Amino acid sequence: KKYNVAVVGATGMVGRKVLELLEERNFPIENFYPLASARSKGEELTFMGKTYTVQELTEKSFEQDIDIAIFSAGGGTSEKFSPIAAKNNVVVVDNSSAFRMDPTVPLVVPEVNPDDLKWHKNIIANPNCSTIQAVVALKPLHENYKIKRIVYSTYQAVSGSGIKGYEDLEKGVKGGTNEFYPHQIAFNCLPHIDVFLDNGYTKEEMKMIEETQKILGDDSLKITATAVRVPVFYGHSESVNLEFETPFELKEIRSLLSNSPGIVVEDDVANNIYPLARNAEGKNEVFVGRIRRDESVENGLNLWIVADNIRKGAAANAVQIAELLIKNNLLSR
Ligand code: 2RA
Repeated sequence: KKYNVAVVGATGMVGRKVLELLEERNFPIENFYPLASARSKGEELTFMGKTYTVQELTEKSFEQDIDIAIFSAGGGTSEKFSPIAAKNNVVVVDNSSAFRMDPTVPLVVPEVNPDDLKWHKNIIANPNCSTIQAVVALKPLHENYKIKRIVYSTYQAVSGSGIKGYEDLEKGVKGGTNEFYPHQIAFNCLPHIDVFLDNGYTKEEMKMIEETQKILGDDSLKITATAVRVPVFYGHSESVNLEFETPFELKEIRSLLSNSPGIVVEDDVANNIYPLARNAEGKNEVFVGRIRRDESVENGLNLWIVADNIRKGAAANAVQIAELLIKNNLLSR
């Protein structure tokens, strides 16, 4: 059987990666609908060997015979059009943060909480990139040792902030000035991703805290986070400090992670082997290394977690969700 798929925001950085992944993974597509804002209307793109003209996203877009719509067009577009699509029995996989904390919307990482797809009401939220890569590694650890507390420190690529952030680094390196950030990112580290909230945290940091609890289904998890933008084009890197309820052996941790879905352990410091953003770029896995005990607390562990923020962090996770919807017969048409 083949399916009718729309990609909303098809010409954006994540949208284009979604197309690449749908092709790479041979997604069973009957009809394809590239949708975008009026700005991109009429643009041509090739997909699965055919040329398509980008259609303008309107309320009528979802009266066409569409089974799945993958949205990567910002929160405003999702807020307005996802409910319209859902009403037309299109199942939406939304990359924006618009519905992630909505209790009627499952927030899903296929390797972590696939069963949450069962209760979708035609909108499924794709988590924030920095959350996705973390929970893939944390899931097996939480299941086996019960995590009590998490300290996240992230080192996030500029592609996470879209093409303008990417260009800010490119120009900065060449000596140009494109003050996309409050300060130029080139040769700098900015502890400022998304906007600051009243509690002194950024929205990015609160997303990691709240989304981790929702995806792991455990509001008792104590979590804090510091999210930092670094001069890297692709690939988020994260230092993750964990405190477990129960004791562990490092070799158990290492083999558990190595045998868990979506994870590649790269941990051999004697040979300078540890996850690197530039090695993770272009791959869909989550890379884990620097696995070592935190001797300063009881049952403490440190990890270094790296993944391509546009692939596993967004497009690959969304396409994997769409694959699961088909596999588990969870579409609405
Ligand atoms: C960022 N995680 O990196 C956010 C959104 N993609 O900017």
